[in-house]
Amino acid sequence: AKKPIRVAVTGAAGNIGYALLFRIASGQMLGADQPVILQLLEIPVEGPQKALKGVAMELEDCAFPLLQDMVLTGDADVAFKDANWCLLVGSKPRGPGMERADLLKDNGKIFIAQGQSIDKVAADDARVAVVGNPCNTNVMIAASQAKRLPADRFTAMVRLDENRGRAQLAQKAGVSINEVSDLFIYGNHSPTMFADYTHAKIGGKAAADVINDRAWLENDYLPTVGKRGAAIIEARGLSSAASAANALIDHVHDLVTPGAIHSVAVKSEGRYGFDPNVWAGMPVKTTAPGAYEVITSYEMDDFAKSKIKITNDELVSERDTVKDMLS
Ligand code: NAX
Repeated sequence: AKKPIRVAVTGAAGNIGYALLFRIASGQMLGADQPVILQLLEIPVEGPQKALKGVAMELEDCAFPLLQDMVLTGDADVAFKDANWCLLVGSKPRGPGMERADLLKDNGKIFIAQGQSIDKVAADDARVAVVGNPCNTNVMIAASQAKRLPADRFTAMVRLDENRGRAQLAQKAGVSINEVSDLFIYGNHSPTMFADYTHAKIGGKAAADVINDRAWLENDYLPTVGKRGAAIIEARGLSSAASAANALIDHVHDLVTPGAIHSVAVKSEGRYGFDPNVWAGMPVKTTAPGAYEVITSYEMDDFAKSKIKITNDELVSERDTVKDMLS
């Protein structure tokens, strides 16, 4: 039997947590023959801890054969102890009248503490995936605390945006989702992201030729993908949870599946014209379980470059806002 993989999840009693944990425990993230131990972190106050207990009771009631053990805690050092994957979902939502700068700084504090804890206690092969918003800046803050773990272990999630972008192209072209490929997300997980339809393919042909409506692509498609999160909140009265959990399952699954090509926010190192020190969405190819290389071969036209500049500028300004928090 395989050795269990320890998966730490923060914000485990939240909305995304509720849609995520059952899928991890059933084997959809790491494989149908891979035992897991869930190490679940919630803020150390009564309400969330009690809710976490309830979620754990339901996990027990599923009798998942792969779920070997669970740890429920309010202490980051316990949650991340020997963890192989650290899924950082929990963060503070933006309150009424709260400025974006305050949101960045409040959440920054969480990711300083969690970055330090992961670097101190997680497994040597630990990998980190940040979902909690603003996820690109939060992952940068967490990674800046790490002295032991290299920066390429820290990723943030833009996979929900990729999945949304593929679905919208398939719908417009009237084809099945499987026909849409090579659609990657560049930059920030925010409305400035660039869903690069210029290299996307539908049925193996250039998506822009198949759709043949540049105005729709520029003026409808991009804003629809970029603002989809807000549209879900408007319709549902709650933010995306099941689709976000699904995207995180895809993000990690593809990072442990050699050959998978997918959008991940990684430290840019200057690729595609991004500032070298921001975490930006871009295409990566998984080379070995947990290891990836950035695909750098896409040539951007002037339109794509102008879109990348906008989202890069936003990432740089987020970094400036939290610069005192970077270690
Ligand atoms: P919820 O508010 O339902 O759940 C968050 C949970 O995190 C709460 O239970 C809270 O108690 C807990 N928490 C807060 N601070 C914590 C800390 N320091 N340590 C441990 N737990 C902590 O939010 P949910 O809908 O689950 O969303 C979670 C995060 O995902 C939000 O920041 C949200 O903005 C972000 N999202 C990111 C997406 C992406 O594509 N990257 C898409 C979906 C989602 O909007």
